[in-house]
Amino acid sequence: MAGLARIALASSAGFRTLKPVLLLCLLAALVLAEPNAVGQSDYTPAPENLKARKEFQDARFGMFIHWGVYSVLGAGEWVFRDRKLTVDEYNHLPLFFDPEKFDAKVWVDLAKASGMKYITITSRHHDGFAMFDSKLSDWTVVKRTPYKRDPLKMLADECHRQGIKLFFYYSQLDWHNPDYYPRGWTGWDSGRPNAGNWDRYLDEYMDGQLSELLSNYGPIGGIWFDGMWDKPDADWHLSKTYALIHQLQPAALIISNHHQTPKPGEDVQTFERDLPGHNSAGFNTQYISNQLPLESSDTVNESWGFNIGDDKYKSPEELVHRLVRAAGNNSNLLLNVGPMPNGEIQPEFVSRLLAVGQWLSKYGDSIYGTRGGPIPAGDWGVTTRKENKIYVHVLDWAAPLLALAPIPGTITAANSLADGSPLEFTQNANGVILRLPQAQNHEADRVVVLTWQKPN
Ligand code: JFZ
Repeated sequence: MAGLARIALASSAGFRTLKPVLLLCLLAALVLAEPNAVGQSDYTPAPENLKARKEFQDARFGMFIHWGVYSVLGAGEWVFRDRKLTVDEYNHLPLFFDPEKFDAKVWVDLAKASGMKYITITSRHHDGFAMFDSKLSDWTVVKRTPYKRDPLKMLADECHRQGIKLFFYYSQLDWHNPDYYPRGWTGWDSGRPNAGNWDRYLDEYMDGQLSELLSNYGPIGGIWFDGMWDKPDADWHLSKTYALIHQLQPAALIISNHHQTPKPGEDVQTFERDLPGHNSAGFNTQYISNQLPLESSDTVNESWGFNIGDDKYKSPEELVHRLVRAAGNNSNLLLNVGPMPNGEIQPEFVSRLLAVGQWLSKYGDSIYGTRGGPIPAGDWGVTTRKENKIYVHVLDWAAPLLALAPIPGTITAANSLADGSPLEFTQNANGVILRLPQAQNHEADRVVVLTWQKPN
């Protein structure tokens, strides 16, 4: 009940001459219209959008990058709020952002060597700071930092050169712009006035910046929204914003981290730090779209933005497991790095990502281009499928025999993906029993390829 209903109430004096019943019906209709929850009504994805969705699914593995002026403090991307800084205080940070070691080629090379097929980078985070050359304010990397250049332009050019799709993370939540008002649940008195123009924030500022991102960086993969959860009941003018994006670039995918059921106009459902539907993070939805591509984001340590106090790095095996479990749940994994203020990615991340890339160079067939497999996932592992193959990913199973649930159709062969060697198996009405190859030391995943003759 935002926009329309508010207008209805505000102008209710004009309705006084109407019969009360009629007035009630009118109000109910307006409330039911729920503009904030609607998204882009009557949205039909363009053919190039449907093609992009399939390519997105086939990619299965992307690099998430959280990088901004907050990186200077090495305390994560929420430092503005965590320390309850004022806008004036936070305004010092851009003065120290001068990433002399930033080289877009090094980042894209790393993504490629790690087996990642797309990149999603923060074009602006909750601090509202544009990491690109925006003409809509002076709160930008070009106007406020000694660096004075547009790193997203360099990254976009390099991604185009190397054939990697680039997505822009865009925070709808803004801790810096006074027009982000009324503030949401993360808001505090950051020295901003207790007044602002919400419609101007969305229609002029945000849509203006999004137009820049969709016009000045060549074809982009899409926009990854975040922050709506700050004001769940507000009217975000989604219909307008989503239509604008799809009009400027019909193939661009709209992804929103709002933790809710997908809304019309969105092209991918993303789950933060979670497998689809599991909601182990506590803030995701359990609803899983059976229409849209799925994505699950995660961190290498426990932070998104560069954080010198976080050394809880996941092992390469653990990262492979997360990628495999995502694929087994029919989902992409968007794995995050938080580059340092000097523009380098810390060695702890690089070595781990390269290890995942090494694993993928050997086992990639069982991940890329696959969809979630026909056998339910279990503690032991997951399955993926592609054409007439089922890939059984044995992640945690010590015994020599593994019993799987029944599969329709006939399994005609079982082979180890690592060396192609045939494996013994039996199939009957109770399921499929596999004799597994001996686990090698530090082997993240034993992949068994089943050749599958589906029933007609
Ligand atoms: C959001 C961001 O706040 C975070 O900085 C990062 O960019 C991540 C990918 O997305 O994370 C959230 C969003 C909402 C909640 C928690 C973390 N929430 O509602 O509790």
